[in-house]
Amino acid sequence: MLRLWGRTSSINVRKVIWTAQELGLTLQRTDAGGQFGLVREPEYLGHNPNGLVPLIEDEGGFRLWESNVIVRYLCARYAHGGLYPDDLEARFIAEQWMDWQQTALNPAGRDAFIQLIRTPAAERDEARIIHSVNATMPLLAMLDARLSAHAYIAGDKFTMADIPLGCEIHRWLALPLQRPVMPNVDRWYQSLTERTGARGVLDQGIS
Ligand SMILES: N[C@@H](CCC(=O)N[C@@H](CS)C(=O)NCC(=O)O)C(=O)O
Repeated sequence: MLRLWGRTSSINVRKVIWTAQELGLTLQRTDAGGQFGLVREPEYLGHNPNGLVPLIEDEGGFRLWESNVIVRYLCARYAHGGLYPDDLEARFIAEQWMDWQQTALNPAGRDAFIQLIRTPAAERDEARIIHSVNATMPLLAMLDARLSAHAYIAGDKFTMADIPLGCEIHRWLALPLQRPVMPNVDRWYQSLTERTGARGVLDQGIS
């Protein structure tokens, strides 16, 4: 039994739900963060001093926060060489793109998401949206180039790296924006939406 704290509207919580589903883990989720609160409670802060979601508790009371680290941990512990590649080079290519999702792609696109989805129309800052879209486009071109040579992020097989990036692209595609065609990203993303493990994640709206 894996416990998860986090609201399903969070991209970072969705990564964990998807990973658990890919691995066939039984997940017990408690809504936390946003309108559900809980994350500033002393007990929660004792487990995640950031006051953020997601937080997990695994067998033996082992707790972990930071979404991509949770994805790595679950795959390393439960995937038995599948989603967490045995081959060291393949594993670190996966790691590389996971860190890129957190440190480059997500920060670039975040303002567009916050403005277009979480900010009332009358209060939106168009300049921030334009800046965010302009920062994201070259990164998506990089991703499209990567996927022109590989079926999945880390090579010819689905791995842990496809989960954070799939969640990020899911959010990006749901924004009311004009987008250039990205044939390789589109082909890859379509294959992700067909996975049973992605149900309840990639078929959900964003908010
Ligand atoms: N780097 C962290 C970021 C976590 C994060 O920013 N979580 C957001 C939701 S996506 C959060 O907890 N926001 C406050 C809240 O929901 O109350 C991770 O990947 O886990």
